[in-house]
This record gives sequence, C-alpha cells and structure tokens, in this order.
Amino acid sequence: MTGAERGGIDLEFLAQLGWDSHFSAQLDPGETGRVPGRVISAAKRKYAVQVSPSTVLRSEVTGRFAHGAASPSDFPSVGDWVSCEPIDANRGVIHRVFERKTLLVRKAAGSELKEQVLAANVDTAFIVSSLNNDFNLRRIERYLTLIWMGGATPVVVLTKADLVQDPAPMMADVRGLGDGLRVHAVSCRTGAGLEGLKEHLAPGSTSVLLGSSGVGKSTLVNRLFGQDVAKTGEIRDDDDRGRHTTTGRRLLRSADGALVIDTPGMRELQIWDDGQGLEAVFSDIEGMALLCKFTDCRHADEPGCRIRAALESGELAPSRLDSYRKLRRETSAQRREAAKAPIDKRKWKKAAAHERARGKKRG
Ligand SMILES: Nc1nc2c(ncn2[C@@H]2O[C@H](COP(=O)(O)OP(=O)(O)OP(=O)(O)O)[C@@H](O)[C@H]2O)c(=O)[nH]1
Ligand SMILES: [Mg+2]
Ligand SMILES: [Zn+2]
Repeated sequence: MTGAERGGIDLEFLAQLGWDSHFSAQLDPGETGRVPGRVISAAKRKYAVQVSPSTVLRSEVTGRFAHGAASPSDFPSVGDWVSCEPIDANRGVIHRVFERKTLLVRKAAGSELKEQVLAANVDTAFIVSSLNNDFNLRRIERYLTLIWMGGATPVVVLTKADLVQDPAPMMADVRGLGDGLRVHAVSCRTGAGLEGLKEHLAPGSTSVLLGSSGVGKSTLVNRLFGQDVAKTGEIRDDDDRGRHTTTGRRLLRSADGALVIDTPGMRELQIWDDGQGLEAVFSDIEGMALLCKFTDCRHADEPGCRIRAALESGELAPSRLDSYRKLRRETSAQRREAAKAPIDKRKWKKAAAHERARGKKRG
C-alpha cells in the first residue's frame, strides 16, 4: 500500500509530479480524508487525478464546488493540483483546486464570451509551428501574448525543418518577437535539433505543447520520450492541415521525469483578457503612452506623442504596436463584461504571474 492509499501523502512521488513549496504551503491540516493529486486528463468535467504511483482516481467536483464556481477557469484542468477525497480504489471527489502558479487561457472558440483553460501550472509552453505552410508570425505572436499573460515561459519550436532549405531566416523573424525568446528548429524525421529541446525538460518540470493541428506536437512528444506514447496522424494533402488526431489534453511523464502536456491542435486562437493582462504584457507601450503630451492621445498626429517618437527612433517596432492595438480591440468586450462582475468573482490572481512574465521578458 502506498502512502496515499493509507490516507497519508507520498511527498517524494508528488515532487516527481511537479509538487513544490508553492502547493505544500496551501495544505490544510484540517482537511482530513483528502489527498493532493494532479489532474492528468480532463474531459467534460470528469478528471483523472494521480495521487500515487499506482493510483489514478476518476473524479468529479463536489456539488458545492460546482455551485461556487463563477467561470470555466474555476474548474480543474490538466496540470492542476486538487484536493481529492478517495471514494474507493479508483474513484474520488474533488473538493478544491490549489492556487495555480501559472494558467494558460484563451477565449473559447465560437461566439460565446467565455474563457477556456489550456493548461495549469506549466513552467514552459512550447509554441509548436511547422516550417511549411503553417508558419505564421502573427499567430506565434498571439501565442506568445497568451503565454506571457499566463505567467509561463514561452519557447518556440519550428518543426519539419527537413522540409525547408534553411530555417534561419524564419528563426530570426521569430526571435524578433521578444527579447531573449528561445527558438529551436527541429526535425522529427532526421532528429535534428531535438537534443536542444531537452534543456527545457528538467525532471519535475511541466511543459505544454500548443499549436495548430498537424504541426507535429504528438510526433515531438514521442521522439522526446523515446517511445510512442501519443497517437499521431497524417496531414491532408490538399492544404497541409492536420486532421485533429489528438482529441484531449493529457499530462505524460517521460522516463527522465519531465512532465509534458500534449494538446489537440487549435483552429483559432483568441486572447482572453478580463482585466489588466494585456497591459502587463505590453507594459512598455502603456508606459510610453503615459508620457504623451495629451492624456487622450491617439498616437496619430498629436504633438508631443511619445509613441510616435519611439516608432521613429526604432525603440518600438510598428508590428508590436499593431498587435497591441488589435488585441486591445479584440478583448474590449471581455473587459466590459468583466467590469460588470463583482470583484470577488474575478478569482484568479494574476498579479504575481504578470510580474514574473514581465521580468522574464525583459531578461
Ligand atoms: N516531414 C516531417 N513530417 C513530420 C515531422 N514531424 C511530424 N511530421 C508529420 O506531421 C504529421 C502530423 O503529426 P502529429 O504529431 O500527429 O501532429 P499534431 O500536431 O499532434 O496534430 P494534432 O494532434 O491533430 O493537433 C504526421 O504525418 C507526422 O509524421 C517532421 O519533423 N518532418
Ligand atoms: Mg497530436
Ligand atoms: Zn501619443
């Protein structure tokens, strides 16, 4: 019998699953009969919670939990640490979600004004993009913004390097999107560049692979793990797009002890911002705007415009300003909605994550 099965906690195993002092500080001695566990897969409010090497509890949240949840991000998602009460050998109920270190969310696909969680508590988020027709700088920039907002460290992986003559120009374009941004070109066919990714896969660290369908996320997981742990699929001949082979998010553990979340390819990626998230990521632009002569400056032809001066001197890239304006427009409805909600419903504490993101971005 393992510690968890006895009602105790197997801390050594939890550490292998990514547990650290951030979470142990949140343990509540009054919470008897419950164990901490990590959500390794989630589908339609049903969760697989790993609590010991041999035990995964199929779990749902309590009625009380569901009642108190104000938004989709209040529910557990893959990567979350939860307090789980075992009911029998392989079932449990989830009482609470531990406060997250990082949280990646996007606007849910479709017209609804709701967020969707992509992964929780990831250290590194790999933006996976193939070097063929999928390559799109603006899309990569969107992913970057989402990851910075969520507090994780982005790493760009350009796949299928075997299909292009020279990936260097595209790598340089991507590097231009952020100071100190790490960019790798790899080929799962030839194995080129794969070694270089391993530095981001330390034992006990968690990463997630994000990107369109067919770019080779699952293929990459299999290559990095040295065995077929994820299903892969052919891409369509006519347009190089994938066929949405991976259908659910899953947290996998490699033989080396790295935790990796494979995700289904995303068709569209829209930023979710219900507060100051975007401002934090574009704090340089926000800061400059404060120095414009007029408080309502549109940064067009007003005298004393700090933004225009920065564009002219090359201090600010025009594409960065464009992205910022575009994302501001795109998220304005979300912010209006959020402003209506009572303060205590705006749960997820973003401040700490933003500070980290800003620190990292500036190197
Ligand atoms: N030429 C080439 N093909 C690759 C490479 N990596 C993956 N592929 C192919 O790309 C196709 C899609 O790979 P997957 O790993 O299933 O893609 P995915 O990103 O997981 O797709 P979804 O699960 O649908 O999101 C497969 O046919 C792979 O063999 C590579 O480095 N070079
Ligand atoms: Mg896949
Ligand atoms: Zn201005």
